[in-house]
Amino acid sequence: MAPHAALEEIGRPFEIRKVERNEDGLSPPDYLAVNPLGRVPALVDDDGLVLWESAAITIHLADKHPEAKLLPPPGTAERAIVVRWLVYLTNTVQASFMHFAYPERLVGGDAVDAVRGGAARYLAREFEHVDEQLGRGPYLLGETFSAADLYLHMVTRWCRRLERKAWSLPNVGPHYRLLSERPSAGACSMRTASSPTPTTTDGYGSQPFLVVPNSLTIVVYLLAMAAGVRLLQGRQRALAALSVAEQAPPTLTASA
Ligand SMILES: N[C@@H](CCC(=O)N[C@@H](CS)C(=O)NCC(=O)O)C(=O)O
Repeated sequence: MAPHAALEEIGRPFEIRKVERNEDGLSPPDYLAVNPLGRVPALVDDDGLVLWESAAITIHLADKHPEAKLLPPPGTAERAIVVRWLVYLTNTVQASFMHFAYPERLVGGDAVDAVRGGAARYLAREFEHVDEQLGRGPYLLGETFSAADLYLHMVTRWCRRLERKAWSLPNVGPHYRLLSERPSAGACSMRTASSPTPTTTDGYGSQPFLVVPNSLTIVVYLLAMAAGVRLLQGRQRALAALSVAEQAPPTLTASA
């Protein structure tokens, strides 16, 4: 959701494509052609760049669209702090969620419940840490909204399967409500709900699996195919099978 929310904040046309995994949790070969790791999300940019790792995706989008002010300028202390939060939330907190959702990937038998319980305890500590650091905020950077807030909002939402809900914490709670009121949050839900693609089985319900900025992408794909560009050729079938294109306003299409 967070890279999706970043795209909604940026406001350029883009597409969401969802991937359905099989009962063994395997991504279809079409998606593996986009991201060999099979994890989501992945971004296919309109110049053909393919990125996975959501922090990297968000930093890339923010750098391409500085007008959206998702990240402070490079070289500033504020930028370093936002990147620190992005990395912490995506690769520490999110990793704990993965252990909570998929303990059987680590252990078997009776140990599964123990690992799930341990992951829930880790998550409780991690959210307490975030709550302390956030303080009155209202944002992770104090008065200034940033992409890190989109991540905190996303992982707070994921607590619906946990006994201890992060939105009950004194500072994360108001942050969660504040972020829920942003137009990008509503736009995310609407776009995800109206996307006529399969639901995922990634443990968290329906999630955007593949986001593509700029609806010109679809045109670029077709042109690239005709020109025989290998990178795009390999992916065209997957993208055609997994998605529905969204029309860009003509002016944006022309200027993109
Ligand atoms: N560090 C990666 C983590 C990616 C990740 O674990 N994504 C989850 C969904 S939130 C996923 O693909 N889960 C399905 C699975 O692990 O099979 C990122 O931030 O992009």
